Amino acid sequence: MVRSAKARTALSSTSDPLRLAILISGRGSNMATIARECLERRINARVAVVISNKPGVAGLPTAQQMGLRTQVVPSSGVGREDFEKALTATLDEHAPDLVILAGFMRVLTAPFVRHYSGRMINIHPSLLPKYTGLHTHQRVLDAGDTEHGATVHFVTPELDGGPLILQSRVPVKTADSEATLAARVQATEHVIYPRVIAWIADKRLDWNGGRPLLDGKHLTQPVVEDFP
Ligand code: NHR
Ligand code: GAR
Repeated sequence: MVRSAKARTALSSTSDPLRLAILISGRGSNMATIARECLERRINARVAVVISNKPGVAGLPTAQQMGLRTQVVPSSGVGREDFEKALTATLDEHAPDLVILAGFMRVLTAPFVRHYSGRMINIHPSLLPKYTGLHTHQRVLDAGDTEHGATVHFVTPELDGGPLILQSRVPVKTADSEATLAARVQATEHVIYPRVIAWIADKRLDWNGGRPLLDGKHLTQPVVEDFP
């Protein structure tokens, strides 16, 4: 179907679609959700490339089945500097406007992060600034917390320390295991991550030199959305 310019304006912004590079290390459910939103024109963006640092992960065939380009830039047994040099070269081929970490499990060095300053976002499975790093769901259970969630943030050199954008908040239930809690949080990630990308694609959200602006207002705290 060819849509008229007028109809397209009604659905999304008139600006060129944002070019996305999505970095994964595993299942790729966030990647697939974001890609679907782009393919179905609910986000004014195109997935230019999906890059995994691990060969053989489930996210790669998922991406290919959706018609996306995939690349593997292996990190195993490669020093951080050489890995990031290869990753930069692959990213540069696709000239992304925005780099999206979606279950990407390799810590990135400061020079790499600075190169994509204001153009790289991550989703982290906790209510940041609580529980940076790994194994967040088990740590939440061990601490006896009554709430948990996920956070979308701009990536800065400090691990999980960049400006916070949007959080999903869920209850922790008494019968929860790590698996049930992770599943509850991950379902919310598929709502909040595409929303932030749409904000950026629609130019509602801007990095503004590290003091993010949403609809012209400074984000001193993340926007929080509650989920059951
Ligand atoms: N890099 C920087 N500079 N800043 C951030 O905020 C980053 C980042 C790289 C990845 C994702 C992050 C998360 O959401 C992320 C944010 C990996 C580790 C880790 O310890 C920690 C946090 C995140 C991703 N990785 C180990 C490493 O040595 C490897 C672990 C493994 O392979 O299983 O790189 O949680
Ligand atoms: C997501 O829950 C994401 O928040 C988390 O890994 C999962 C990836 O799922 N990210 C991290 O833990 C980063 N260290 P997915 O591959 O199905 O999108």
